Amino acid sequence: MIIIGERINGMFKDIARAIKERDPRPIQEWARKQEANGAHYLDINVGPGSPDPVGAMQWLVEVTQEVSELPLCLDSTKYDAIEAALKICKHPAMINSVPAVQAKMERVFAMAAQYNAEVIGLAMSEEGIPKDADARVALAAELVANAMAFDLPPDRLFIDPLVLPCNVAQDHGPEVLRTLREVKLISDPPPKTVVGLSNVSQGTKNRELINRTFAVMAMANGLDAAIVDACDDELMAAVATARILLNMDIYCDSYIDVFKKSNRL
Ligand code: THG
Repeated sequence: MIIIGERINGMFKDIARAIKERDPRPIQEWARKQEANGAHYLDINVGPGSPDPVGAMQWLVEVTQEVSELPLCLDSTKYDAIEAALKICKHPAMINSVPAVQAKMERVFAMAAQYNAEVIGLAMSEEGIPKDADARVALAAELVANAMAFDLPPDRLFIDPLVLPCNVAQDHGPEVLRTLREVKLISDPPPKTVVGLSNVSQGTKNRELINRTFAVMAMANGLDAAIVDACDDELMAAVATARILLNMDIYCDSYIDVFKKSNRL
């Protein structure tokens, strides 16, 4: 499974302060820690209510790239901020994200073609997030068709069924899992899938247990990638174990240590 580290996000107080004061230390510390713990990409999000999302995004990308060679997952609804970041990314990036809204798909898929980026497509439209898997899959099919029209192959598109907190949207859980299975039938090759895992436990007690339980359930339903707390060792161990049990990796006695060292979680 592709691990996208969630921690460089202005939603967290230490990151919001670092952005405001242009203090690179917390950003670079989290970049190093997430990479050391097995992240394959780093999510970069300036957070809600930034007065200058373009400048903040550029600065985050610059200071992150000073200490890490990992590809970046550029997380913003402001496409000017994403474009400014794409211009300075050292490695092909992932654009996070675009909903199934025509004008937005056209802008984002054109940018993806220009900068050789991957794209996260959200199973939502102007009307919001549907509950039923069928409606989520229909939006995913729109995203796949539009991506193909811009020559983005389906396997460079990650469909995000959109995970909601289980304490307010418990009935969405099984629909998300069914969406993960059914989007694999849309095209050949199929699109990849991704979720924002920590959403599932927002506002709940026992967050880590809910996160790691949902992670292995989603993996058993074909999940390819997840935006996660890569510094949660129990989560990373559960992911490594699920990979063994799904026959995605070869078993050995000390597999968790081995996978950590070889960065194959
Ligand atoms: N899909 C896509 N991108 C996403 C999400 C998604 N990006 C953002 C988010 N969801 C994934 N990242 C996070 C990061 C943090 C939290 C949840 C998801 C989180 N934060 C604490 C909270 O809200 O309680 C903040 C705690 C603190 O302030 O210390 O849970 O779904 N494509």
